[in-house]
Amino acid sequence: MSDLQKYQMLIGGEWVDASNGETFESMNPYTGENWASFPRGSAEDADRAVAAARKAFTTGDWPKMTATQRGHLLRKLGDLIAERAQDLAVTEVRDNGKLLAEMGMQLQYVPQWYYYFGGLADKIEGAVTPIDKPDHFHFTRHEPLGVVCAITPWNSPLLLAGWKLAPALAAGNTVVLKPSEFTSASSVEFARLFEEAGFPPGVVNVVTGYGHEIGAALTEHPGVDKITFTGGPETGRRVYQTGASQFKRVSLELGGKSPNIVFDDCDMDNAVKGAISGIFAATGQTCIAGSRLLVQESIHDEFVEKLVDMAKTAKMGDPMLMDTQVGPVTTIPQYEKILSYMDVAKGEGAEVRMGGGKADAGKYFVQPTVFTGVNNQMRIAQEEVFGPILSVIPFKDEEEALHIGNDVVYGLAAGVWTQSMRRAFTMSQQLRAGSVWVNTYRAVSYMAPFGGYKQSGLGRESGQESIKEFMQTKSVWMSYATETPNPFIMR
Ligand code: TXE
Repeated sequence: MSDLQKYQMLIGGEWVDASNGETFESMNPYTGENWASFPRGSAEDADRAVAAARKAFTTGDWPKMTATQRGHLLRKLGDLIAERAQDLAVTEVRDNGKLLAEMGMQLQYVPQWYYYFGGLADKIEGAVTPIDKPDHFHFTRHEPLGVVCAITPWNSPLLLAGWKLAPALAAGNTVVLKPSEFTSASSVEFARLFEEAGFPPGVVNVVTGYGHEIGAALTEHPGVDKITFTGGPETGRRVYQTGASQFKRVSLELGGKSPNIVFDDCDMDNAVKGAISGIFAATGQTCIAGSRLLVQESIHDEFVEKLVDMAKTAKMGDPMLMDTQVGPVTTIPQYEKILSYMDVAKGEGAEVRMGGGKADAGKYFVQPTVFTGVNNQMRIAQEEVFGPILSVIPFKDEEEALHIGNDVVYGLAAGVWTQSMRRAFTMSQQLRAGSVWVNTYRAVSYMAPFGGYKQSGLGRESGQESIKEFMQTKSVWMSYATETPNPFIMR
């Protein structure tokens, strides 16, 4: 296939093929056709990339730069992303099937992570401690960790890369980024901007390839100091175990089975929109999908009817068209997984209220689906599908809503729809989730910490505290005593 677009990897400021010359291809999920080829990175390429990142961390301009200078580079990078947003968006749509309507907006917003952390870079202050030892001066410094390996999934490659790269670079680390093998194109195109922004070679390296090959090699590499990973729980567990064997720092974002809870005192029209955006936006392929819709019994039937009426109007089709509302499933394994969960739900006795199978709108499409009569013990209520399948679960009162809401291994997000202030506060406190949205859903910001409770992950991304995930604290002691005391006594 000679018309494939051919991409390379960025290592140490050079554009390179895989050291063994191998490649793999990426598919457009709307058409089902392969459109691009990428180097199939190996353990040897992981070595090259980590060596380049280590070199850039220890020598050359990067370690000499002040935090203010690093901040300038990050802001310049943000400007370049904003300038190229349309091109990057088109690439993402082709590779991933995300809607152009959503990507155009998302890529205008992604620069905010680089602006925010660029601004934060020179505001990370250590402290002078009023230390309890005579004739001693003590202070703390927050230092970068070293080489960060950032592994991203296929659902939002550039947004999630920003959540990792912006704080990692602001803190003074160097990075090896490995995007998902299903959607590498936008990350490689984005990599062209580092040099243009003025980052020294090797500060950011972007490698491509399969998770079990170059991905595993990176996480196992002794030269990597920190792994920041977003993906599925099985891979996350493996990455965590590998990191633990070398005492690496690891942060993980692993998805969820989030409850979107609708009380009978809600503004029903708003709650219907919130429920729909929670599960059908991005074809349900988001970690924060509100895949369990808990509806108070007294309004259950009316609410479901309104929801289905609106969901049925969703326009499926070509993700490049601005009026398309639901696009294809991004990968073939994910398409098969979603269809298999439709069978699981039917087999468990859930009722198909809408959808329930393949859709005829392009190559890999599934119907937005609503199951009613779901109870929280069913697999369809416990396991992450990562697709446009909504499970509706009735509840009696607050106590039961909380019990059902929290009764999963995950804890990434939750939604609450109510007009009662008391209810809003008590639910937001008692839901065991890293983000709780009241009368809104699926809002994220560079300013707001994001991450999981329970098995949804470790660590936080975005917000001021997240930069500390990429730093370590040094304790510096200085004595101005004229005489060193008895050396056999610790003081
Ligand atoms: O994810 P993987 P997959 C969930 C969702 C989905 C399921 C599987 O439920 O159905 O995970 O998706 C890299 N060492 N989420 O298989 O495998 C891989 O190359 C190091 C939720 O696509 O976790 C990719 O870059 N890296 C999630 C990244 O890990 C490895 C978003 C994620 O892939 C590796 C995506 C290894 N051994 C899926 N194996 C979310 N939290 O939003 C793979 N990778």
